Amino acid sequence: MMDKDIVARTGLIAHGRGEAFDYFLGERTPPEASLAASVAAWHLVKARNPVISVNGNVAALAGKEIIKLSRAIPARLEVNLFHRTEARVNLVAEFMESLGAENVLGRNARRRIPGLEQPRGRCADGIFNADVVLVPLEDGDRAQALKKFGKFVIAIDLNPMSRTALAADITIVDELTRAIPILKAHVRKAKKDPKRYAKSCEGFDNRSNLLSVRNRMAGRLMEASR
Ligand code: PTJ
Repeated sequence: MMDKDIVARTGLIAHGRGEAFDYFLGERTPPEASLAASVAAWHLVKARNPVISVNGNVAALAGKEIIKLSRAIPARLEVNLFHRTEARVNLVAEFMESLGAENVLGRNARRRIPGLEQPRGRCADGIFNADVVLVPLEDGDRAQALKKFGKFVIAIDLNPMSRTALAADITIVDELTRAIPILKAHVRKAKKDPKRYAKSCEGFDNRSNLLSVRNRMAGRLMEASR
């Protein structure tokens, strides 16, 4: 995927950073991530214009599952790259289309996310008009800029201390390929039983959920050193 320029060079470094945190989780979905995913599902289902932001890593790791999730919600897919060139946007969009995605946004993006310099700040109508944006593996500057722009941000990030994790309204601290099917299952359940989901979302606090997952990681680290 890196040879084809779908994954950026730094995408491999980002992946390695993620793996390091995944060892602290024991490469398993922690209860905090399941909770965050259930709350996130509810917000995605009740959103007016939900959008899933797709970058090179996301397409390469979980392209098919992301498409299934987008259909289940339903949400638009927008290719939005940190290392943005029109050529890479096309490559990632074409790759998603080869997996079955339809109406992928992101090419010839004419909008801007305020506060981000060109070309990182460019986006298409999907993200620009979205009320809820799911950002798997997002860069911190952009997550913060999306928040400032008034979006409800749902992040998937293995690092519970990243600026993205801290900026988001809901952070699912889990590995992307584990998190997406869990999120999709919650989306289906939330559509069937909206009242229960609305109730279970009450009182969710992202900061304390992140603190709990950090404690879990620290606990595992201490156990391993005994
Ligand atoms: O394709 P592009 O040009 O949009 O570039 C994408 C990357 C990922 C390179 C870019 O957005 C970037 O540099 O992101 P960061 O700032 O490295 O943030 C990525 C975050 O995702 C880090 O906090 C990682 O720990 C986390 N992460 C990495 N791999 C996974 C992950 N989280 C969940 N699942 C993973 N597999």
